[in-house]
This record gives sequence, C-alpha cells and structure tokens, in this order.
Amino acid sequence: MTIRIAVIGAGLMGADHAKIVAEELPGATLQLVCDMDDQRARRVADACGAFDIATDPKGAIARQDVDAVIIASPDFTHAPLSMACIAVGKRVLCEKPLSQSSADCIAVMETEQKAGAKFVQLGFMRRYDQSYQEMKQTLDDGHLGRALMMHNFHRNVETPAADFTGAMAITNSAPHEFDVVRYVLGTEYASISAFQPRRSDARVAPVVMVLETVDGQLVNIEINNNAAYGYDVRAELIGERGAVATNNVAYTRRESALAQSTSYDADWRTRYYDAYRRQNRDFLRFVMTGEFPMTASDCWDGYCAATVAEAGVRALKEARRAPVQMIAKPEFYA
Ligand code: ISE
Repeated sequence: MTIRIAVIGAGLMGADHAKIVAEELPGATLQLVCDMDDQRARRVADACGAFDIATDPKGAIARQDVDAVIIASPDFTHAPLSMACIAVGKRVLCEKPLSQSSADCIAVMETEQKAGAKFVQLGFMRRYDQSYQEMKQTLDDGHLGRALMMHNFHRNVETPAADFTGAMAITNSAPHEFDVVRYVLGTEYASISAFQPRRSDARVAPVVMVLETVDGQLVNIEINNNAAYGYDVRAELIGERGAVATNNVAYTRRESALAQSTSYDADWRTRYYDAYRRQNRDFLRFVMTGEFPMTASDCWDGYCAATVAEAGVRALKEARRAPVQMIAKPEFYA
C-alpha cells in the first residue's frame, strides 16, 4: 500500500518535505504540492516528480486521492489547516508552531478530542536529533543524577525578514527550545523572564530567556537570529553528578595557514537533516498504523510551546518575570 501525501506550502520547508517524501520515504508517494502561487507549486512539483499541483489548501486536503498531509505553509495557517485535516479524518504532519496563539491550540485540541483519535503530529524535529536523544537517554539512565540546569544557544546566520523582532524570536525560533527542553527534562515551565542586549545597528538583538521549571530547575535560552557566523545550536544539561552537552557534527576538519577549522551549517535543513528524515518516517508509520509515535510532539506539546511563548513575549515587553499558566492536561494527551 502506498500512502499518497499532499504537501501544503512550497516555500523553504515545503520544498524540503516534498523532496523527502519523493526520494526518501519508501511507502509514500508525493501526490500533490499545493501553494497559493501556482508557479511555485509547479516548480517544486516538477523538481520532485509530484503527480499534481493545487492552489486551494482545503480542497487539496479533501481530495480523494490524498491519504495524508504535510503542512508547511505560513504559521497562521497551521491551526485551521490541521483542523481541516481532522475534519476529513486525515493524519497530518504540521510544521511548528501549531499556532502562535494558545487559544487556537486549544481549539485544535478540542477538535481532535471530538474526533476521538490523534491526527496531528507536530514538526518539532529536534526530538529526533541524535544529540538530544543521547542527552535524554543519559539523564534517564541516571548518569547525571537530578537535573539542575540546561543552557541552550540558538544562533541563525541572519533573520529571514528585515522586520523580524525580539517577540518573533520568541514565537518563531524559541519554540524549538521550549519543546526540546520539556522533552529532555520531562517537566513543564513555571515562569519566564526575557532580556535583550543593545546592538549597534537596527537588526534584531539576541533574546536571552531564563525559565524556571515546576520542578525547580533553571533553563536559559539564547536566541540570536543575527549571529552572522553560522547556524549554531547547542545545549548543555547539568545534573548533580555530571553534565552532558550536544556536539555540532562536522564531517571534515581543515588545516591551513597555521590554523585548524571546521564549518558551520548555513541553516537547520542540513544541521537537522537526519532528524527531519526520522521524523517523516515516523509520520508515515503513524499514518499506516494509527499509532501516535512515542518521540513526536502532539497538539498538547504545541499548546505548551505557544503558552510559554506568549508568556515570554509578555515578559520581554513588560520587563518582568511572567508566570506560565497552562490549562490542565486533558486525559486524552496523557
Ligand atoms: C526557524 O524559524 C525554524 O523554524 C527552524 O526550524 C529553526 O531551526 C530556526 O533556527 C528557526 O529560526
């Protein structure tokens, strides 16, 4: 049986997902690529050998020849399109964030609960990265003792848009950190504070956040969307008896002019190359079996990330520590 997948959105991530489905997902075929811009849909469809293109996402989701969906359209479409997938009973891998609004995430959770089964897998692909998996395993195996702190750096070469703001760093980039830290530590956040140093130019300055977990651990997160030198994501977990840090993988090392050097990735698509592929393979298994993958994020995780981000934006704006207040976790997501 072949699962026919529609990719909604033919931008950077949509093109990447289309390529993975077409070339590296045995058991799946790229049925169609949908984008409001038909030329863009056509370019990606042709490059990947998709069967068809479409410009109306809801129509594409409902098509009889589509079994499952990957949503990689702009952030504000994620929640409504996920609900459209649930409405027609199709499983969906939705790029992060589920929504930037926690209220919208609650609406998706309610729709999913009414449908009586999980339909939405969320694209927090860091959970599939070998370095975070080993970090979590090291903690779970008891090698570190009780976890005390986690330090996280998230550096991009430059912002995708010139009008990117500190708040956007929190709602767009930081959710990866919020999610993967929750995943590794197995806890929730109690509060968040956020600060920004002053840059010498008009570009968005780094955002530095300090979070406290409900278990009394401290987490700091630096989001530097204009780090200039490379895509550099690092994490260190410190326990009472040891520490573990992620390494950046460099396949080669250069020696020249009395110096040794390795290269950085330009962005997340190469840094998390394997993670995306593992994630998408798990999604295909989910579609085939109906069993939600152990590692993946669900709508509850999307809600948690959105709630922390909302509190973070408030903390930054009001220059004070903001409590993270979440609804009780529905039994359905336990
Ligand atoms: C960006 O918004 C993403 O979605 C990527 O997955 C992430 O790795 C990147 O650093 C973010 O800025």
